[in-house]
Amino acid sequence: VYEHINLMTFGRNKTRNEMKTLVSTKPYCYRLFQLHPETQERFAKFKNLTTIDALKSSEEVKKHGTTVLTALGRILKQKNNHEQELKPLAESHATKHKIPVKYLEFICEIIVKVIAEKHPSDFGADSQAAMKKALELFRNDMASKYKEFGFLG
Ligand code: HE6
Repeated sequence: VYEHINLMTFGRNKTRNEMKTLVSTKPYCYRLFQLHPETQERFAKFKNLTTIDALKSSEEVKKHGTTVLTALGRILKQKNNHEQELKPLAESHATKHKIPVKYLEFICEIIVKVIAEKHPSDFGADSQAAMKKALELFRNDMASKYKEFGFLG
């Protein structure tokens, strides 16, 4: 995802390591669980993490954050030709995890917010708008795929 953000929204080059720091994955999950506790309930493996400190220090949460952002990054890189990448993700989230579109909206909002908070001078209004738009397209397509799998989200 950091490569995509670098290419599509920052408009200037940063090294891979700089981008990794910039889009460090840890804050997204715990922020999601903190703001929207109902999302955490979907994860059997995170049931034991009942405090913010436990969430913040969990290696498992960090690992999952990386899994999610890596998947999202691969999708965004397709620049909307993402049918192949999106389908299995929509299928698992519709039929197995049953994650409403609203929850996808929550995490997308948090991703934009966290980057903007941490790096205000690098991620201004235009960048935020571009990122929001890309994530909106992702969500819309997830929603239509959800319907194909019989989940109304
Ligand atoms: Fe989820 N997820 N997810 N997810 N996910 C994922 C990619 C989940 C997501 C939003 C996932 C979720 C609940 C996601 C999940 C497992 C999301 C991958 C690649 C995997 C995996 O392979 O393990 C977005 C935007 C992307 C790109 C909730 C809630 C939200 C908002 C699981 C319960 C659960 C699971 O494995 O149990």
